[in-house]
Amino acid sequence: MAITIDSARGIFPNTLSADVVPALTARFNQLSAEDQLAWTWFAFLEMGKTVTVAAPGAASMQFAEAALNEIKRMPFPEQSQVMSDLANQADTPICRTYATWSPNIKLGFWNQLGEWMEQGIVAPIPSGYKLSANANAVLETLKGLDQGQQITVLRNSVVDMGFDTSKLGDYTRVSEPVVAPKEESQRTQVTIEGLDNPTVLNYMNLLNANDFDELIKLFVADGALQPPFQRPIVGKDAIKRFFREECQNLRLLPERGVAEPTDDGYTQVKVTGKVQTPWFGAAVGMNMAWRFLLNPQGNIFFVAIDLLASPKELMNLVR
Ligand code: ECH
Ligand code: GLY
Ligand code: GLY
Repeated sequence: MAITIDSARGIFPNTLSADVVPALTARFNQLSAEDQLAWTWFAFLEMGKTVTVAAPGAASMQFAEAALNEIKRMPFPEQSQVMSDLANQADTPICRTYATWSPNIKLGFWNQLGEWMEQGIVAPIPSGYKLSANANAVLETLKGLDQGQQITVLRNSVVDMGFDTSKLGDYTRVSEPVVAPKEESQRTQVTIEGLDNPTVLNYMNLLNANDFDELIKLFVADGALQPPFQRPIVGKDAIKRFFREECQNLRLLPERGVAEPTDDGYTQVKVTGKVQTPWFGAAVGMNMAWRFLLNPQGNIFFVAIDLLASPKELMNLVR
């Protein structure tokens, strides 16, 4: 039987991903704009009790600066309107600009607005704002998730705001400058219990080194990468763009893995471990799995990255 991306997506079917995340995101998206903003504020305060966000550098924030300054100069009611518009995915100039930004620029933008809300520079969530019963229930569910799942829900809600990119027509994507790959002397080498597959070890080490030019060479031309809760990204150009736009300064900490041959001389590999995002550093370790399908030459035909349902899943290498 021919191996396709669709069939590859089904390898290691016993992998339990954190389906609570898309479920919660869907419930969040049903809330009114006012509830969404207040909900995110409360969720952010709740998280802030245990972890802090690393503010992005000036280089990445220059792209949001014009919009931020425009908002800063507005009277409170107008600021509130802009924030509601973003949550409502309205068709306004700021919502259109926002839609062109990479996830990290969107997160940095809101992080700045949040600081300004605290300082009284931007309209706060009205004091005494009462969440609807629904919003409260969604917040209670969030509190029950592990931190990696919580920050994924927060990231999703921010990414989905602004005008719908599919309605934008032709536009130029705006993302942070690409950092130089790490110097050879600064690089670290992972070890994975039970696994010595060179392609998989290279994948982890090159991603940790931000060496996307070398990393992409591990893939076959029509290979695919499936980020958590997303459709596969297909083809080297698209995958490379994703690496450059969304994968800088991640820290992959794989722990254990297993490899086995499949049809046609392919090899399927599952690895579990932790991933840290530069936004939270070592404070939040996300429990992740990588499911690779390698061709007979050892190149990556497919890799899925899953956010796991529970820490127990770190031990699950069942085929
Ligand atoms: C305030 C109130 C008004 C409304 C809003 C507000 C601000 C909210 C803010 C939220 C900030 C949230 C943040 C979330 C960051 C989350 C980051 C995550 C990263 C996950 C990355 C992973 C990478 C995995 C991958 C691996 C690979 O091997 C291949 C690539 C890839 C409060 C003002 C909105 C400020 C900062 C979840 C899992 C391992 C797939 C990328
Ligand atoms: N259960 C494997 C997946 O997330 O597709
Ligand atoms: N998607 C990269 C990050 O948030 O760390």
